[in-house]
Amino acid sequence: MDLTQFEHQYEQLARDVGAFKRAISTKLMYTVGKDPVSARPEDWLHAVSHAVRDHLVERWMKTTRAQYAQDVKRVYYLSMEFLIGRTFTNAVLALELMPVIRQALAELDVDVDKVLDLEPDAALGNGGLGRLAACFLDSMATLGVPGFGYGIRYDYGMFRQQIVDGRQVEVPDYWLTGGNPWEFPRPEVQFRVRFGGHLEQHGDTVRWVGTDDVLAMAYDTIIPGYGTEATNTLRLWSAKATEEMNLRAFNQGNYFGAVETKNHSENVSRVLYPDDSTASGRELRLRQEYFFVSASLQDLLRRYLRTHTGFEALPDKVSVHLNDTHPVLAIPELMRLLVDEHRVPWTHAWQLCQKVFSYTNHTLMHEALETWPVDMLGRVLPRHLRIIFDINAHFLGGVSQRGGGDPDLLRRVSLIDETGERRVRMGYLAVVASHSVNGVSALHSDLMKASIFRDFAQLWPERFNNKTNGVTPRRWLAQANPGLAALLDQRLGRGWRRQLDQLDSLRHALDLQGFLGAVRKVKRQNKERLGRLVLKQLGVDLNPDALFDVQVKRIHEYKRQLLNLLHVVTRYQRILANPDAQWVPRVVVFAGKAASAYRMAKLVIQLTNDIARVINNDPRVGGRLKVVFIPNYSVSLAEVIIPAADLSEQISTAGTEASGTGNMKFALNGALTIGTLDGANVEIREQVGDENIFIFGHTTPEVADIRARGYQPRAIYEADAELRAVLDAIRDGVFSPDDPGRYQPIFDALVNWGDHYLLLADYASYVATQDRVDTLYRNADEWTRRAVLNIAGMGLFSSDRTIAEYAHEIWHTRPVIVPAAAPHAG
Ligand code: T68
Repeated sequence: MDLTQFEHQYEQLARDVGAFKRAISTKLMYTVGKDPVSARPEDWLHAVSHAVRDHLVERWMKTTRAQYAQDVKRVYYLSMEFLIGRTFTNAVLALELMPVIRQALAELDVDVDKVLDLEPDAALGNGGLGRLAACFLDSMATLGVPGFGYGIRYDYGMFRQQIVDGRQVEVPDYWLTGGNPWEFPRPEVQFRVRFGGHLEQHGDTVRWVGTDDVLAMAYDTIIPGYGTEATNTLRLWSAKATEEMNLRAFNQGNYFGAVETKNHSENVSRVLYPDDSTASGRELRLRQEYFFVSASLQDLLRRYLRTHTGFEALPDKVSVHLNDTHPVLAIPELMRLLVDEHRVPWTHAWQLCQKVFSYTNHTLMHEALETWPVDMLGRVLPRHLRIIFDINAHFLGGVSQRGGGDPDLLRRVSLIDETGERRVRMGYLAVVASHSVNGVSALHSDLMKASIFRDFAQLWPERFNNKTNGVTPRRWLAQANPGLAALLDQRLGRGWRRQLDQLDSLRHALDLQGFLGAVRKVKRQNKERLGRLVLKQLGVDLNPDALFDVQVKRIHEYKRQLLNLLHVVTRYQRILANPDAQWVPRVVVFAGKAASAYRMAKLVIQLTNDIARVINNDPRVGGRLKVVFIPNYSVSLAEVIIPAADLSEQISTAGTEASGTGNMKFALNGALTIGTLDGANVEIREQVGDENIFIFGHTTPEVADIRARGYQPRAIYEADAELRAVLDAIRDGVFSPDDPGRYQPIFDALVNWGDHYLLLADYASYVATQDRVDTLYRNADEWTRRAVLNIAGMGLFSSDRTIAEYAHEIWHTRPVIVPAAAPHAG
């Protein structure tokens, strides 16, 4: 760069910084209403957020205008959960304004990092499913796919987890306390959502009358694309009481009654169900599902009808994607809107449905598959129950016409499960009404066809497909790991943010002087950053030269945090037995929330904390092993933990984890995986090579085989002295001297009650593999070389690739073309 060019850039930066300083000060005074002399850090956060948001608005309007002008096909991504995390840094990176903002705030005498740390996470999701939806929004905007996210604006997101005496305590997450500078309330966009009532038949038309209604009001958030002017919208619905409801009670002089009814009807968007693995079966959950689906469909039909007459073109202009079965009531709702309100004949309406809907399955676990009691559905949504019955009659009629000579088939595929209390099978309804059904990893998609949807995969093989999950490299590398991002920029240029497969050429950098050293240095800095957080929160001092062994995710038996603990205790006992050996120092990090009613998962959290306390305070261990459970796992905590990991624990029982996405984030940040051949681990192994991943344990067919032959965990316990010592220590209260019987249920679950997730069957293989991990870690160069090969292999796991596949193969939508910006005036 010659001097004049440099001077020019410098002048531009100075101009931009000056403009931002003015913008921030203006926002502070006129939007936040604060004097700079008395403004708190929160006020500055709001001021700077508003200043940044302004820069997105222009792009947003331009994109919306372009979408209308080009009459593009829009994708509506319906999801009960969007686990967004923080927005500020993401928006600033998308606008490539970080240096400007930092400088502007510094010149205003504001501590940037302190201010950024005040932003609450938007935690409107439980785990992988909700975070996937957030990564997808980012990728849709980046690729210019005209997409809308539709969901619920919960007043209370995922609970905050506190650890009190080693136990999880749930605290409500009222994330909107300080106001949300990123959302645009749209009081003019409200739809009536109806509940209850009854049906009246008039000839061949059905009227649904006598309902209790709630209003759904829209709140919009801009989703910026990276390296493009294109943006998208996340529209979340909040419940508001209808006016006549208040008035009726009020006129009767019942002021309290009026307020009570209002509160009751507004409860529908009050709180996120904090359970990621069991269908709740509660009426409020059913009402939530219908609430957001009904508002979203009314909204998208209205948008469609603004520029079209008749519904002929609907499938060319609208795709509705169902993120798991939670939004499946969209199917009978679209039928109702078309047939009852727009007088479209049933057969035509049904054809439209099948072209419009597509569905993603995220779990094979029986207890997570949603079914609703026919009684409840009939009470809350009588019209929808009738429509589902009609769909079922048509569907079963078609199946019996095809014949096939399987007398049991109709009973098996019916949308109504008639065994015991009659229930509607929401997954089956999704399959019957969609033109595409996908799983989220190659293994999971295969298992889905062989298990829960077996009969359907035989009826309609062409409907089933795989879309392996991905993660956005913007948040999970550029934002979370600025050190590594800078290193990649030096080596590869900045293009990897949009073309993640460019990471592949890191393979050629392996021998470059200093590259491995630089990668190792960044990892160490990230470990120090996590170390500071742990010291501050837990008072535990971590050695950044130790191997950081990390398992962060929801606490669930199938994910086998307990298997990890069995290894930790094994290592502890080995250190005590052999104190003079050369141990590779380890820090074992856990984080994750348990569903509030999940007793076993909560006991595992308590055991983790008990084990951590005993080991960390045992002077004989001498710092060679440390265990920490970091409370309140969240997106923003993940952004600190994942870049600091050397070893990524992905150890679910083969056949249980649909995909996993944490596994991808860790490898992308240069951790090596220890894992089973489950979910996307299988494809990660294919990409990084078998030598660069630690695979252990039984495979899916072996798991089935062990169970079929009558699994005997007690026999394993009795035969393996080291395992026995570990389990006995847990049972006998070594980690709970104040309450020696505390962990008897864990011992029983594993040894006496069948060990459903086969921890004992995989234990020996797991511990032996952990030994191989130690051996490799002693060779720092070789370890780093393999870490780089992991990064290099992650190109496939960008959610941009996943979204491009959805767009081409399922939605058949094309990118909007947004005219390039005039260079921004600052
Ligand atoms: C996860 N599912 C899968 N469910 O477990 C994970 N469930 O393997 C996969 O990578 C991820 O989805 C994305 O495909 C979930 O996270 C839930 O959170 C959930 C929430 C409510 C009800 C049921």
